[in-house]
Amino acid sequence: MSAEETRKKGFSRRGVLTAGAAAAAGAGLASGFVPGSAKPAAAAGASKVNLAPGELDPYYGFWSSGQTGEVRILGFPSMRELMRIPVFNRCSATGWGQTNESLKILTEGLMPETKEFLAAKGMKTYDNGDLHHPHMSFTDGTYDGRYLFANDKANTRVARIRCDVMKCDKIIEIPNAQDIHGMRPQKYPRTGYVFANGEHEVPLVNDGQILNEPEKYVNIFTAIDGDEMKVAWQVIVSGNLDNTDCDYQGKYAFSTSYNSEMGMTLADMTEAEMDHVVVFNLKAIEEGVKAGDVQMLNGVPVVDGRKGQNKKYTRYIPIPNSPHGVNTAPDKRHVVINGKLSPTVSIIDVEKLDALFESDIDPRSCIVGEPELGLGPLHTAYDGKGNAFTTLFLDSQVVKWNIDKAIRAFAGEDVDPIISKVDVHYQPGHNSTSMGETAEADGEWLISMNKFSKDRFINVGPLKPENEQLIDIASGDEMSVVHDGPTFAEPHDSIIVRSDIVKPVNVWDRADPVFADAVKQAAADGVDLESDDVVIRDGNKVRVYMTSVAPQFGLEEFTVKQGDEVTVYVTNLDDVDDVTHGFCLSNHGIAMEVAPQATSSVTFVANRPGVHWFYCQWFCHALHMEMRGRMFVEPRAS
Ligand code: RUQ
Ligand code: CUA
Repeated sequence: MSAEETRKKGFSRRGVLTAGAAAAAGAGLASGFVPGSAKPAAAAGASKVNLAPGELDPYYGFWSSGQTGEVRILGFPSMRELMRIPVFNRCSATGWGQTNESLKILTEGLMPETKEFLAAKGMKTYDNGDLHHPHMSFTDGTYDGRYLFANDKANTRVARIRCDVMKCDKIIEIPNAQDIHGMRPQKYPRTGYVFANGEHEVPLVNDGQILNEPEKYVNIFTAIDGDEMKVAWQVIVSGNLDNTDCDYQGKYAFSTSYNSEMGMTLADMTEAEMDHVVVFNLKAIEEGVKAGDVQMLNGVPVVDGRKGQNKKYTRYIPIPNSPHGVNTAPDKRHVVINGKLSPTVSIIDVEKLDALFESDIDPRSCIVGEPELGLGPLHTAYDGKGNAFTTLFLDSQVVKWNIDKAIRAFAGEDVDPIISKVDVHYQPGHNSTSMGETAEADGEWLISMNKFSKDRFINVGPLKPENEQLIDIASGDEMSVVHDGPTFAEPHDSIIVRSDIVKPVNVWDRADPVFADAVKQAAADGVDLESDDVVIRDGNKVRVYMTSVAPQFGLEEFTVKQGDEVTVYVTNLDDVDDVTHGFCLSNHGIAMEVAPQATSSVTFVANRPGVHWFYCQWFCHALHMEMRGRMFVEPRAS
């Protein structure tokens, strides 16, 4: 089938899908979950989903949230949302984006020109983000429970979340690139690098000298040092970059390009029959950087890996029309490139890559399988038993297929790699299996992250939730949908991590580096954060230090003058699990969370004379309502 035919057929299928589940089932597609249908396999899976009150989940799910800009933690497979971790967004509950501690993280990694640009708008940092891909740090091919990393497509950033406290601790802006999309941590020997794809091509020095001259645009692949959260190096590439993954050997990384044409319009971008996946040779790039074969741009060494430039750094493997997801299999050998506009996926054998870089053989010789799976393959997940699960966006299905059989079919054997298909509701993008992107893939669960929910839930107006469907893959060849999980905008991607790997603390350590600035300022003021409740005046700067123990703040009143720059430090002395206090200052737009043993601070100008109550906004005690106090603002003498 030509790409054009695929496209036509694909888009016409949408008409079928809008008619809903009944129509899809009526069209004779593989049977999925139909309300009221009692499938024994579904029942078996369902019993594992419905945890009794108090029962704990065997997995953590880490969910992205797309344009909401946060990461969410789900208990899995119960699909109960447990927590939201603010990252690129502004959070009203926790004060993320307002407290001094969070503002430091949100601003220190921005480029000087970005800070200037934002300052002109009266902003310290962006307050939106588009977080697509949350992935955990690896050691020796599996999750190690240290960090989560996540991209911001909207404002070209990469963030790190500490898994001990489940808070973001670093955010960096990626120079020279525009819009970080695909992002994956290095699997072996450890993370190590975090690979990040610039999606949208721009002039390399994007200062307005070059505008509508697309032939001068480039794209940038970035390797970040995940320990330091600094850019290690970048590679200039031809074509744009979509998704990325890497091998289990620590030798190669891969990025798909949906626009190898470097087109600027939809028609141009989808014109070529073949696009490509770029293979990055990590050792060769490191050697090139060391040898100085770079240009320094915004303080970062950049090597030239454009097509036909430096074949030691990159190779371009042709892949049918507009590939999207890249997923490395837990067999540590095969990498699946998902065709999107092509009904195929392409299987790369990583053992053939050394030869590709050593000689000028046909790059397609690394492709060992290219099964036709259905319409709109976007992402693939694995069960660790040799099988793969690919989402079919246009077909609204997940297809289970066997990697070995696909390779044998490609070699000419008469075998069908497709094992089964299941309908999902509707239009799936990413999918994830339990531990599926690690060498410890366990084949228990699959989640299909569907972009459309349509008629699946009671109507909430024109904006609908997404629908994440839980699929039992442990009960035989047939997959069964056992749960619908509606979510607000828009989890793109998720990972499912065995719960024994993640070990968060219950209360903060007073020595945590996130409090270091507060501790330092308190020491300079001769204040002990853990015992003193005191107001320090320093010119027109006022620092208010108070402790909190349920149900009381250490200060029940304090006085400042109109126009003072006031910083309030609240230290929560409670060290009991789950006794979080808050500090909300009425009519000042100020609120923050203060978790057990934490210090949080916020700075504002007291420009409203009068009496202003502050109160605890996290329910902490039977006398929580009484946990309040007054700020007196004396009017400026006129
Ligand atoms: S992408 S729906 Cu932003 Cu991860 Cu494929
Ligand atoms: Cu402290 Cu509510």
